[in-house]
Amino acid sequence: MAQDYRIIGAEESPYSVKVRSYFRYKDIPHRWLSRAEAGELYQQHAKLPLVPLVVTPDDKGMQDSTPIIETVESDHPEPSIHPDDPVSAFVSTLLEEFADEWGNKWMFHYRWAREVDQRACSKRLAAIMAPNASEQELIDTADAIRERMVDRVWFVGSSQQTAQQIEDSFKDTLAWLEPHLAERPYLFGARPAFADFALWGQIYNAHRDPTPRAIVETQAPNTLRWVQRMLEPQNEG
Ligand SMILES: N[C@@H](CCC(=O)N[C@@H](CS)C(=O)NCC(=O)O)C(=O)O
Repeated sequence: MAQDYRIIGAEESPYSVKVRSYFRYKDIPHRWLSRAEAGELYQQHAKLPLVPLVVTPDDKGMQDSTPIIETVESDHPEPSIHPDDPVSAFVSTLLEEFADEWGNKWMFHYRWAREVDQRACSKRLAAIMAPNASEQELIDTADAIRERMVDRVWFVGSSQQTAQQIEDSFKDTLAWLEPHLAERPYLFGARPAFADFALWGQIYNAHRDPTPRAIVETQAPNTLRWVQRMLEPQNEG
C-alpha cells in the first residue's frame, strides 16, 4: 500500500507550518510528525539538521520549504497555488521570498527580544524537546534554551540598532495587509497563493508569542482572521 507523504516539523517552525498549510490546502494525504516521533526516518533522510523534512510516498527526502512546495506542486498542479495573471504570479513569488527571508526576522526578533516572549516561547520549545519531562525538568530546559537563544538574535540581524526597524516593518506590513484582506479571503483572491503560505507561517508563529500577538489582535483584525483561515485553508473560489 502506498505511503502518505510525511512532514517532519514543529508548530514553532514557520517553514514547517508553511509546508503543512500547503498540504492541507491541496488535500494531499500526509502525516505530521515531530522529530522525536519520526526518529530513524529523520536520521535517514535529513541532509541538514533542520525542519521541515518531507518524505515522499516513494521514500525520498526533501528539505527547504520553497523547493519542497515547488516539487510537490509540479506533481499536484490542481488547484494551482499560482495566480493566473502573470504579474500577480510574479508578485506572489516575490512575497514568498520576502516572507522567508525578511518575515522571519519579525518572529525571531519578537521571540527573543523581551522577557515575556522569551519565557513563553522557551517553555513551548522545551515541551517539544522533552515531551516526557517533569515540571522541574521543563523549567530547567526552558531556562537553558532561553539563555542560548537570547544571544543568537544576531543570527537574523536583530540587535539594539535594528530592533525598531524590524518592529516597524512588522507593524507596517500588518497595516498594508489590513485593507487588502478586508476585501478578499487570501492575498490574491479566493484561493491561497504561494505568498500566503510563506507569509502566514511567519505571522502565525509571531502570533504565538504575547507581544506580537497583542499587536495583531488589537491592530489587525482582518489579518487575524486570515491567520486563523490559513491554518486549514480552503478553496473558496
Ligand atoms: N530555508 C529552510 C529553513 C529551515 C529552518 O531554518 N528551520 C529551522 C526551524 S524554522 C530549524 O530547523 N532550526 C533548527 C532546529 O529547529 O533544530 C526552509 O525554508 O525550510
